[in-house]
Amino acid sequence: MRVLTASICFSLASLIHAQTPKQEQLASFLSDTRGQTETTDTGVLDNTTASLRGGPRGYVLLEDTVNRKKLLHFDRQRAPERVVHALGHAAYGTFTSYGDWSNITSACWLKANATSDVFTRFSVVVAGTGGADTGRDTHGFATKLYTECGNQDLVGNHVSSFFINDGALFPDLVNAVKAEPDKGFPTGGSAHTTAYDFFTQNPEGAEQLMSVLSDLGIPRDTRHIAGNGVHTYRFINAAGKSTLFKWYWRPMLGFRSMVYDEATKIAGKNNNYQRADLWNSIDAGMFPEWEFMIQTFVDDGEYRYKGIDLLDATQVVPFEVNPPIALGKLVLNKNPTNYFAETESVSFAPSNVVDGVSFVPDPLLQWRLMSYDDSTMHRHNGPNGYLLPVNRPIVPINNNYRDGYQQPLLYEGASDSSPDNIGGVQPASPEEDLDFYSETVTGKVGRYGVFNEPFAQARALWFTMDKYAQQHTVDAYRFELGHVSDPNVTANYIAQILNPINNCLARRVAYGVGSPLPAIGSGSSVVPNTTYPSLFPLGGNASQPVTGLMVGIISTNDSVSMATYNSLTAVLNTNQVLFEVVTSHQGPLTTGVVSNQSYITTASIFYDAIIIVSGDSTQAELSTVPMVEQDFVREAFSHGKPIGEVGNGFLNSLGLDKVGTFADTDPNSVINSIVGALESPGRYPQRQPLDDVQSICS
Ligand code: HDD
Repeated sequence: MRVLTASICFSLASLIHAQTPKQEQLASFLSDTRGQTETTDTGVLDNTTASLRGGPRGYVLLEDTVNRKKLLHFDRQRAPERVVHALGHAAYGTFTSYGDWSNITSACWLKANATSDVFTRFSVVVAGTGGADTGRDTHGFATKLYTECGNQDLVGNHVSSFFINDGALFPDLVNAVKAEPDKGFPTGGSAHTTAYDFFTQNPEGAEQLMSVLSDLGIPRDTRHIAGNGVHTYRFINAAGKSTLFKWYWRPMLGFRSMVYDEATKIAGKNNNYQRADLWNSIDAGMFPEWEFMIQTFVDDGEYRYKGIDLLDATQVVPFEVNPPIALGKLVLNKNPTNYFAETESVSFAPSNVVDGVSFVPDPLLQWRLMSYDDSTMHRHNGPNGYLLPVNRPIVPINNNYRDGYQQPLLYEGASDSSPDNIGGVQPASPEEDLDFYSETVTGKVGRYGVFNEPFAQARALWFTMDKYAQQHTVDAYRFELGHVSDPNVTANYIAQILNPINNCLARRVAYGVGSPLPAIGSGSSVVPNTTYPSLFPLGGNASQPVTGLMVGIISTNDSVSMATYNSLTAVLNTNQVLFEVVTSHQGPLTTGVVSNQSYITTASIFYDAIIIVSGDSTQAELSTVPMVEQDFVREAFSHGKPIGEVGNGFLNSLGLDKVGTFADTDPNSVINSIVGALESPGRYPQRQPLDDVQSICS
C-alpha cells in the first residue's frame, strides 16, 4: 500500500462510523481473533503449524484431523467470482435526502431528512478478480441503501447507456467481450475479434461503446466517476400515481480521466490502483460524495420522451433535453472490515426495491430482475445469501423462506406457512405491501426486437467531444480494432457502425489500422445542430476540486532543501492534495527531508502533477541528472500533466518548457500554479499530435 504523506492523513473512520443502525448490526457479527490462541472450528485449542507424521521423516498420518480440516476449508475458501463485474472495491457511507419527495414517491429513503446507511461497490465488467482495475471498461456503481423500510439497491454503471436493449442477448454480449472460447484470452478487455463481431451485429450499442472508448472509459479512479441507472424506473406515490424516472450519481469531485498509455502502465505496476485510491482516501478522512439526481417523465403509458424511447436502455436522455433535479447526497466514509465477507459477498439486485419504487417493461431491465437473484443463489451456494451480515436489512426479516445450505437462523414456532391460525408469519395488507403499478397490459405473444435508430446518439457524442478527446477516441478505436485478428470483422465494424456515425471518423480509424477506407461521402456527413456536454462531462474550463490528487516532488540529485519542501507542502496540505517525495533512494536525504519513494518503487504515472526542484542543485549537479530522473519528467509531460520546476533551466534543458509547465525560483509561485493547473484544466492534451484530418477525410 502506498504511503500518504499529507498531514491530513489521519484516520477519521473510527469517529464517523460510530453507531449508525447498520454499523451497530454489523458490530454484532465482528469476530476479533487478534492475539487469541488458535482453536479448531469445534473450539478446541490447537497448533496447526506442523503435520502429524509417522516419524520426523515419515508419512503424514490420516489421523491429523485438524490439519485435514484446515486444508479442506482452504480448498473451499473462494466463492465463484461474479460472471461480470468480478473485480471490485467498496465502502460504507450514508445517503441523506435533501427534502421531502413524497409528491412523487412513497420511498422512505426520500422522505424529509431521511438518512440511510449504504454500502457501495465499484467494479469493472470484464476483468476477473485478479485483473487490473484501470483497464478500459465500463465501471459498475452499485449501492445498497439499508433503509428503515428495507433494502433499496441502485445497480448502475458509470456511463449512461448500454450495449444491448434485450436481456436475452446479455450472455452473448458477455461471452463475446470476455476471453475468446478457444484461446482463453485476451482477458480484461474488448480489443479482440469476438467482441467486434458482436458490436457489428448489434449497432444499438454504438453510443455506449464510443463512451467507453472515449476518455470516459479510463477514469482516474472511482471517486471521479458518475453512476447511471441507465433504465427508466417508476416511482409511485401514496396516491398510487406513477412518475417515470432515470437516476444518476454525480461526483462532487468532478470528472477526471487518464490517458491510455498511463492506464495500461498503471495496470502493470499496480493492478489495485483504483481500489487503493478509494481505500486511502477514506482512511485519510477525504470522503467522496455524489449527488443523487433524477430526470422525471410523465407516465402516459407510451414510455417515450421527446422522441427518445424510455424502454430502450441503449438510448440516453441528455441533461440538456431533460434537466435533472438533485434529491439527495451519498457520502462514503468507512472502509469494510473484511474483503471477502463484505465486498466479495455483497449481493446487489435491481429487484431489491422498497415500497414506492417499481419497474417498466424494458426487456433488459426485466431480465435483470431475475438474473441478480439467481447469481446470488449460485455464488452463495444456496438461497441464504441475503442473510449474510453485509446483505441483511436493518429491519427484521420475517418470512417462510426456510432451510437451505447454511441457514443461520433458529426460527421459533411450529408454523412455516402463511396465512395460518397457529401463530406464524402473516401476509402484509394491500396497503402495507410492496407497490406494483396496476397498468393494463395487452399484447400479442411474439419475439419482438427493440429498434431505434442507433447512430444519431453516438454522432451527438462524437460532435460533443473537442478535437483532443476525439483524437483519443480515434486512437482507442484503432487500438481495439488493431487487435482484431480477422480483417473482415475490422472492415465490417468500420463500414457498418463507424461510417454511418461519421464518414471522417470511419476513415481516420481505417487509416490507422490499415483497413480499406470507406469512400468519401459513403457514410454520414451530418453535423448535429445540438451537442450535449452532459454526455461527455470531461474537459471544459470549470474549476474542479483537487482533494485527494497526488503530486510527486522530485529533486535533481536528491538535493531538495527543507525550506523548499516546507513551502511546497504547506500549500498542498491546505488544498488537501497528497504528495510524495521521490528520489534515488527512500528514507532521509542529506538535507533532512525524508523521501517516500525511489525511482524503483514508483513511477510518474502515479502522480497527477509533478514538481522538480532544481534550484537547490549546484550547476555541476544539474549537468549530471540521471536518465531515470529525466525520463520521469518526460513521461509525465507526454501524459499531459502539469509540471512545475522550482529553479530554472532543467525543463528547458529537456526541451519541455512548453504549455502546462511552470518554472520559477519561488516555490510558492510554482506550487500555486500547480494547484491552479490541477483545478483547471487538469491536463494539457494539446502536447499530443493530432491526425491530419484534412488529408485523411477530403
Ligand atoms: Fe449486470 C452484476 C450493472 C445489465 C446480470 N451488473 C452487475 C454489477 C453491476 C451491474 C454494477 C455488479 C454488482 C456488484 O457490485 O456486485 N448490469 C449492470 C447495468 C446493466 C446490466 C447497469 C444494464 C443497464 N446485468 C445486466 C443484464 C443482466 C445482468 C442485462 C442479465 C440479464 N449483472 C448481472 C449478473 C451480475 C451482474 C450476472 C453478476 C454478479 C451479480 O450480478 O451479482 O446477475
